[in-house]
Amino acid sequence: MPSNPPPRKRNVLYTRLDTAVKTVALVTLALVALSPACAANRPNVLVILADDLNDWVGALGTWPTARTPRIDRLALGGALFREAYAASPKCNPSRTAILLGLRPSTTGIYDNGHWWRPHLPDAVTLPEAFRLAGYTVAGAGKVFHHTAGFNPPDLWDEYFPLQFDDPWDRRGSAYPGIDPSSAPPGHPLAGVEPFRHELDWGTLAIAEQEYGDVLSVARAEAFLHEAHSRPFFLVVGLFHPHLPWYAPAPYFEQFPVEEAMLPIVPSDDLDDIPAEGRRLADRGAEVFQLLRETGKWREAVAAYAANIAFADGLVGRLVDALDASAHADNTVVLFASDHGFHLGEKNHWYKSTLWERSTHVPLIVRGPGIEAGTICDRPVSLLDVYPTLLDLAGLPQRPELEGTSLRGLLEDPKSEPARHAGMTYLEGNHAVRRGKWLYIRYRDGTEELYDRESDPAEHVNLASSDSLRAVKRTLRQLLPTHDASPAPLKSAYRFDPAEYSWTRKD
Ligand SMILES: [Ca+2]
Repeated sequence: MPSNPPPRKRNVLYTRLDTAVKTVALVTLALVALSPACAANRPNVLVILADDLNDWVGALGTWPTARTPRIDRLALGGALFREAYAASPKCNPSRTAILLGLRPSTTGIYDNGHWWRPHLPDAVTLPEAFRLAGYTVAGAGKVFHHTAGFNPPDLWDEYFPLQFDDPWDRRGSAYPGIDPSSAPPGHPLAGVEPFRHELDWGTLAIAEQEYGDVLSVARAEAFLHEAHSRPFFLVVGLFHPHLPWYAPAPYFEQFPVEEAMLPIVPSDDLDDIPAEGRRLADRGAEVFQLLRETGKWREAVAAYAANIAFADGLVGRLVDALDASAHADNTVVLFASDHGFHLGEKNHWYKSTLWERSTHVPLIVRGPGIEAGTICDRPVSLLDVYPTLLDLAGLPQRPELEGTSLRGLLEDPKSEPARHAGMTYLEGNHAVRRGKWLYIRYRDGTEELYDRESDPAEHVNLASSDSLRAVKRTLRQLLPTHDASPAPLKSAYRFDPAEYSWTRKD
């Protein structure tokens, strides 16, 4: 992989620390970074992130027709967190939360339309924390959000950007750099009319090895087979199963349309949901309606499954490459998805809701000292990824991080009974998962409460039940107490892709 310039100098490492703590932390980090002998004994880290993969993962047992044998095999070799939740149900806020270790309600990064770097120029990202500790830090594919201005090359020693493979020109600086009302020749492959850019699926007229994710994986495989003089931290971001759902034909052949299982969507499911919840659901209602009217719903569900299978195979390739390498026994592997995806549940297509289908994700950690076959059912958050990886590598914790290391749960998955996971989408809309409960509180104070044991599809909102007032009160106390103002939108800046810099317009 090509090398990038050395990291730019930073005047401030932490955003919210007093000077004394900052000085101690800087000295500690400098000592760690300057100690190659120390770094040499640390484990490598391989992070694999899937995109828009919900909980249709075999090992999770949440969807009867899910088939993900390679992800399941990875889980069997380490620890599977069956109740893991994204901090936010969209690419950018979720990935910013994972990679900065900060909640959306702290950063103001609530949706895809905010660039994180110019808003949080002093934040130390997860790869940078490892780089400061003396690691070789490499990335491939979609790590932060995939559109222009989200993946600064100065984070990495080596970075192989996501290669776009669909027929639209998505390589430009203004993705999606297409006219969404017109289809390229031969498209839509899926035949859904009127044409919509992302609502297409099928097999592209390219070889399997030309798909963008396969190119990312091939580069990562080469990296894993190389000798490294220092420990490495490698992130591979797969774009699949993000839409449009293009994958090689054999993956579609594994999922006959007539065998696809559809979610149950009661016609009155939204009747007991507050206006803000219906507003979020409605953002994907029109597309879902189009799929139903064109008779394409079942075919779309099968296409999603095929794209999950494609991603699953690529996860298998990465793990096989690691296991065949000299690094097999000294590498922590972490696999997760950035958030989930609705396939009609709550009359919604896409993500961007606070229900289970948008927020529940697979999370697997495998590595030295982690017992194979560990299963943990405590609610955990993808905010926990950053502190967990620091902990497993023996690096000092960073006080600004808002997640909690999972080391205790890896050692005893039944510890920490009071754990909860929090989710946020847009300013002031929060949810919390604890025990059997999902509690949602929107910005206007309206609420939803679901008993996920008796109602796993979340069809009955119990928020108005008098007997559950105490439950709601307890859950409400777990919500963030501060809602940062939304970060400036991209339109507030001019982005220069050549310099990878941002200038405020005002
Ligand atoms: Ca995503």
